[in-house]
Amino acid sequence: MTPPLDLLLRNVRIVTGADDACAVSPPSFVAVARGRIARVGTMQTLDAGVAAHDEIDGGGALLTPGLIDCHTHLVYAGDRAREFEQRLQGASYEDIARAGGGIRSTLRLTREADEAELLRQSAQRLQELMRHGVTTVEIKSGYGLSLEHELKCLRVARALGEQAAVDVRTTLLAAHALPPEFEGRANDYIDEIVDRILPEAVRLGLADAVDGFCDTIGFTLAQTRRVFEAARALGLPVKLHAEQLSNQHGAALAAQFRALSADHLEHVDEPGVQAMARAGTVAVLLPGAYYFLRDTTLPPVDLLRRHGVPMAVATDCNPGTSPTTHLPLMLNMACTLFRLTPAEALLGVTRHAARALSLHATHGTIEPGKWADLCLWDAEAPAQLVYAIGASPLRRRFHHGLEQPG
Ligand code: DI6
Ligand code: FE
Repeated sequence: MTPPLDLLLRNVRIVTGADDACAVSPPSFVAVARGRIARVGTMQTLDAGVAAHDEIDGGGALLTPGLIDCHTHLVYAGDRAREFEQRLQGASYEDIARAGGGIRSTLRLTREADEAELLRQSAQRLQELMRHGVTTVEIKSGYGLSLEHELKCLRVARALGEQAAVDVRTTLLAAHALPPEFEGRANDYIDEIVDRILPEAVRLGLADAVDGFCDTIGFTLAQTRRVFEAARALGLPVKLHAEQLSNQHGAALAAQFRALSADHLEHVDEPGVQAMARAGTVAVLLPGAYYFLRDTTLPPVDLLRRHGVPMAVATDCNPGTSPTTHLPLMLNMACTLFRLTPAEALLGVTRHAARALSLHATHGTIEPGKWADLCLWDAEAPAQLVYAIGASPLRRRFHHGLEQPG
């Protein structure tokens, strides 16, 4: 027996995200039962007798999958506006990091904040993301950098998912930076991650994946490998901040571990891209960080395209290099700065972002069986979602079939 319909969205033009061109359908309908998409079809194929608990006439507006932000550092305290000023006066991001600022300054504030305060500050950012159409978000730890504080950050991430109408995937990023108590002893900190932090996060069910920062101001390839081996032994998928500031061959390592994604990639080379293609590793492009750091090395989008590596786009929401909660703005930047097409950009925050989180069986496209996570926009074509700088033409947002106030 077919279950009764909770929601019938009529007269919408759908970009399902299932085809690479992001074609716009003729006027169509989406029927939702138990939070999932039950049927999709053109208005001509809609039986006159179909009834649902809620019915909405979309007036011909554009319907897309709910947006997926597959790379954020949403849980942190304070901000880094002072460092922004220092950088405007000529200091580099690496200079500030080496002088004990950067990630470490956010570390201090995040450790000082209790769980309720951290939740309050992070929830504000999450609300902003949702206001711009996000229905699924990945949230990393990485500003606690000790057993106690990494677990605190992951608990906050889980709590955010429980209190807001959004799906949250958590990622343990203990290998984000070296905490001051391990100064000069990076390998000991890796031991701490591998022996204590990671197993405890897994035991408590707080981490869905494991990430690292492999770079000159982060961790070496060998240290990253140790973290990946530990993750694999515990059954967790990995991903990596790779080739952001220099080429450390992190993307190839990530691919060896069948990483879900390798992220940033400004300095990746062709062997790295080929390895990602073979492993099915998604390239997560982060134009907000590129812009904010006034980077000049573009990620090799043509190379990624040529090798058929799926590209996702995310905010990288973090206080140091990408203080933004505006995913549609990242679509604009991905096209303007990185030369993605509007269709590629949109797939980057829907189907490909779902793959980067291993959620592609249930999220990321408008197809029967998937969660009814949907955005209705005041737009007629995907290009309109992308081209206006900082606009947010979101009209309505649905999470698991329920409309959420904006
Ligand atoms: N790369 C980044 O862009 C962020 N983390 C990372 O590994 C920056 C984090 C910060 O500066 O606070
Ligand atoms: Fe990041």
